[in-house]
Amino acid sequence: MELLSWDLRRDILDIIMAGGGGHIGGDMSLLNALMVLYKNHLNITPETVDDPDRDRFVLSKGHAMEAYYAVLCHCRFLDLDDVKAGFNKCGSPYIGHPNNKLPGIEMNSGSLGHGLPVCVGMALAGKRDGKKYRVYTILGDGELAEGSVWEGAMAAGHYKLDNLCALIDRNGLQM
Ligand SMILES: Cc1ncc(C[n+]2csc(CCOP(=O)(O)OP(=O)(O)O)c2C)c(N)n1
Repeated sequence: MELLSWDLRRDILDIIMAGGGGHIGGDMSLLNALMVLYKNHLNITPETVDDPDRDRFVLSKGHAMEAYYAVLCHCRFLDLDDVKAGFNKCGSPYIGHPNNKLPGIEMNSGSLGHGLPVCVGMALAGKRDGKKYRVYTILGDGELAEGSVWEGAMAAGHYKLDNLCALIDRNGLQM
């Protein structure tokens, strides 16, 4: 995993260089958590992106998209050469924030404070439909300044959503 982490960090920098810009700090602090989630925890593969029983993941700190691209490419959801060729180019789907027209991406995000509240809805829907899937999101620590995060957290507690897991990338910086 440590060696893979270095490989993916190189991919992140290649993507950013190819696109002429990105969020290097937030990508680097996010990468290991994202990699461990996709490799060891999430019940989702490129073959099951439309399976109603798949686990859901939302990158709430959506500006760290280059780390997300590196992991999605490693896990075969996307092709790294395609991402590098299209990243930040006009008309390309490989934009600087999560785009739910791409396979495996559940939600357009990047406007901070929205990931957890939307995940509360996904988790609540799962409970009501009797589904076993789990819902995961990663937020930035700076993102916690958004009031909607706390409204989401309170709703999650109120509805006892034990199928919801929120991780915070506590890097002590706001970008
Ligand atoms: C609602 C909203 N306000 C402002 C921004 C601009 N913005 C993008 S990243 C960022 C800082 C985020 O800090 P943090 O969540 O700690 O992320 P990290 O430092 O890990 O990249 C801000 C203010 C935004 N994307 N959305």
